[in-house]
Amino acid sequence: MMSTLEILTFPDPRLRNRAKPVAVVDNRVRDTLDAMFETMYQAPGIGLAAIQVDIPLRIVVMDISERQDSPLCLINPELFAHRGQQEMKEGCLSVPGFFEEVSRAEAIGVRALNRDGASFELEAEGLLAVCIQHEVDHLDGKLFVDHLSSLKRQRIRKKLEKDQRQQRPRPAAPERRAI
Ligand code: K1U
Ligand code: ZN
Repeated sequence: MMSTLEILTFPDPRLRNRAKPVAVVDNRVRDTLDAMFETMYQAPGIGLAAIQVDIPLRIVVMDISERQDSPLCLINPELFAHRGQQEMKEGCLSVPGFFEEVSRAEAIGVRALNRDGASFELEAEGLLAVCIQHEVDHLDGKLFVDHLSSLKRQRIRKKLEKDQRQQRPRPAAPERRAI
């Protein structure tokens, strides 16, 4: 049985860390991939970057299929080409409850390592291209809210901070001891 990982929520400063490249794709990395897939499917989401589960490595998992039967992982992804522009409503497991329009490249080329450590290239458009750009942003400490106006971003931050305060009540005051 595998356990899921805790997903950090905006504005947690750890989401601003820049992820480091994976040096060797070994069993530890494959275990991380498995735990990330489990966490993403359970959320549910269509993507997850390691930085969102406080692992500052350049690892991304994705599955944009409706049946959750087309897993794709990208290790050390590099965007090497882009074309056009598209606007799409995006969500983020680290920004729960908010979906906002973001402008991104319409099609991209990405190079990455697979779970065996082999290099491959992928050309993507539409939702897959959006999802890859969103996840690669995460690896550079960037969130989709950074593509919005500062007013919208502040509103989202305040709402999520309030939610977090209400979920985790402050510890009760220490009991008074009888003398
Ligand atoms: O990176 C993440 O936090 C995952 C994020 C990916 C993403 C979604 C939409 C546009 C760009 C990137 C999500 O998966 S948010 C949840 C979501 O979109 C979804 C959840 C269940 C079914 C279908 C979509
Ligand atoms: Zn996200």
